[in-house]
Amino acid sequence: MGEVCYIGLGANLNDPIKQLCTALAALAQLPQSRLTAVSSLYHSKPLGPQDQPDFYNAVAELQTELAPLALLDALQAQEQQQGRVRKRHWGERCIDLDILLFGQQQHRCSRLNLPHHELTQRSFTLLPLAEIQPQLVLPSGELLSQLTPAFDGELQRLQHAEYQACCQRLLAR
Ligand code: A4P
Ligand code: MG
Repeated sequence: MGEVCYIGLGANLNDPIKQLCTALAALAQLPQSRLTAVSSLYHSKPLGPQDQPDFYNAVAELQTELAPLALLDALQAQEQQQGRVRKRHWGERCIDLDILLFGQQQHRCSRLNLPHHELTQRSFTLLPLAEIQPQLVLPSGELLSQLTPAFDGELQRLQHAEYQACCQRLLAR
């Protein structure tokens, strides 16, 4: 059904692990879509301004028949719903939902870059993605498994009972 997409989730404000669970539950409810996999929870130092809390990150796999911009609209509506306030570039946020990949589509417009322009530069997108889809080939032809070793050790994978229970519940539906 539709395209396989990967959504990057990030949060560092207002009970960030709970924010990630709320966003994952919203992804599971998207129309014409199915949540098919979720990575572990990861903890990392902020990229960008250092005077902000550490981040929690995850990646979700979604099968969707929505068009890319319709999916972006839905993600931005969910960010608003969770009370996201845009303070500064690469700054603190209660939830950030980025489309990392939308099938093999390559797309450039003022609202949407596919793949996400920073996908291959960031441990907190690449490592959770590799956890759920280690064989992935990017639209550029690069193998994900050849990109990840450069980031080993940058990210801490967490065991968090509440987060794991939330993912299991959502994937069992
Ligand atoms: N946009 C373009 N392409 C996409 C896409 N593929 N997915 C546009 C989502 N949005 C996309 O994003 C700005 C605009 O990007 C959107 O309006 C959309 O039309 P934003 O999230 O509103 O703004 P921003 O967060 O200030 O900028 P940016 O560049 O999106 O920030 P990032 O890249 O999201 O980085 N450190 C750690 N450890 N973990 C993190 O998760 N996140 C950030 C934010 C900084 N440091 C971090 C983390
Ligand atoms: Mg964003």
